[in-house]
Amino acid sequence: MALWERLRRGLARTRENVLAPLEATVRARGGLDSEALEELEALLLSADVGLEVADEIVQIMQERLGEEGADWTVVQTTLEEAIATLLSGAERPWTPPSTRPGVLLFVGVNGSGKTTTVAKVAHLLKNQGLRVLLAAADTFRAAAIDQLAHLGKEIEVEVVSHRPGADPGAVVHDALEHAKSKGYDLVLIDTAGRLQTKRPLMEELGKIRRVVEKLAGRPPDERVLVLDATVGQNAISQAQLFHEAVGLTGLTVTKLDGTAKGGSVIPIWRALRIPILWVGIGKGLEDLEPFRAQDFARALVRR
Ligand SMILES: Nc1nc2c(ncn2[C@@H]2O[C@H](COP(=O)(O)OP(=O)(O)OP(=O)(O)O)[C@@H](O)[C@H]2O)c(=O)[nH]1
Ligand SMILES: [Mg+2]
Repeated sequence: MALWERLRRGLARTRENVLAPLEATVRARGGLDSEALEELEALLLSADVGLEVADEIVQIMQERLGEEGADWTVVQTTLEEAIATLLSGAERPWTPPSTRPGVLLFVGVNGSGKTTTVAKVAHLLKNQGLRVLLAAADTFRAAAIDQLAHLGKEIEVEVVSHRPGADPGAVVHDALEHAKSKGYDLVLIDTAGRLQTKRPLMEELGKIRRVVEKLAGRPPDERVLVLDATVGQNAISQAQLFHEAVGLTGLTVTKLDGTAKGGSVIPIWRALRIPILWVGIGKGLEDLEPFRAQDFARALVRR
C-alpha cells in the first residue's frame, strides 16, 4: 500500500467526522457563510483541535473564502492549506546520527504504545538498511520483556534483555557495549510505562540517560515521548515532567487510527513545540509513518 494511502486510511475516523457534515453544509449553503463557519468551528472542536486552533482555522477560512460563495473543493483545499501551515514547524525528518551507534530512547505513560512503536521504528529503519539493536529496558514485568523479544523475532532484529526486575540502566549498558562491539548503527531503548507524577520512576529515566552519556559520551540522540492520540489534548499535560526528566527531542503520536481526535496533533505541537517524528496509525508493524505536515493535512482533508 502506498504510504499516503495508509495514512489516509489511518486518519479516516477524524476525517469523516469533520468532512462529511461540513461538505453537506457547504454544498447546501453554496459556500462558507456564517452558519457554515459556525459548523466548521464545532466540527474542529470535536476533532480535538482546541478552541484556540479552531478559532484560528475559522479565521483563516473566513479571510480567504468568507462572504462570497465557494466551491466545496476550494473549501477543502483551503482547509488543507490552513492545517499544513499550522503544522509546518512540527516536521523534522529523522536522519541517523553521524556517530554510531545512534541511541533512541522511548518514554511515556503506561500503554501509550512505546513497545509497539519501538518495534515499528526498528522495522522501518532496518528496511532502510540500518543495523538496529533493541534494548528491553522495561524490566518491570516479564511480559514486557517477552513482548519485545517476540516483536524482535518478527522483524528479525536482535534484542538485549535481562531478567525481570533487573536494573534498566544495566540493560542499556549491555546493549550499548554489544552494539559497539558488533558494529550496530542504532540502539532503540524500550522503557517501562510510568506516570509522570511518580518521582522515583521518572528519576530512573534520568539514570538511563546518564548511563548512555557515560558510555557514548553524549545523551541518547533522540529522547522520544510516545503519546496516545485517543487521549487527545490531555496528552499535553503528560509531556512537561518527561521533558524535565530526559529533555525530549521528539514525539510520536500513536493510535491515530483509533480515534476521531486526530486534530489534537495541532494543539499538541503548538503547546509543546517538540517536533513529531513519527505517527502510529494501526497495530501492525507497517503502521507507522514519518510525520510530514503536508501529507498529514492532506490525509485529514482529502478522501
Ligand atoms: N490501533 C492502534 N493500536 C496501537 C497503536 N500503537 C500501539 N497500539 C496498541 O496499544 C496497545 C499498547 O501498546 P504497547 O506498545 O504495548 O504500549 P506500551 O506503551 O509499551 O505499554 P506499557 O509498556 O504497558 O506501558 C497494544 O494493544 C498495541 O497494539 C496504533 O498506532 N494504533
Ligand atoms: Mg511497553
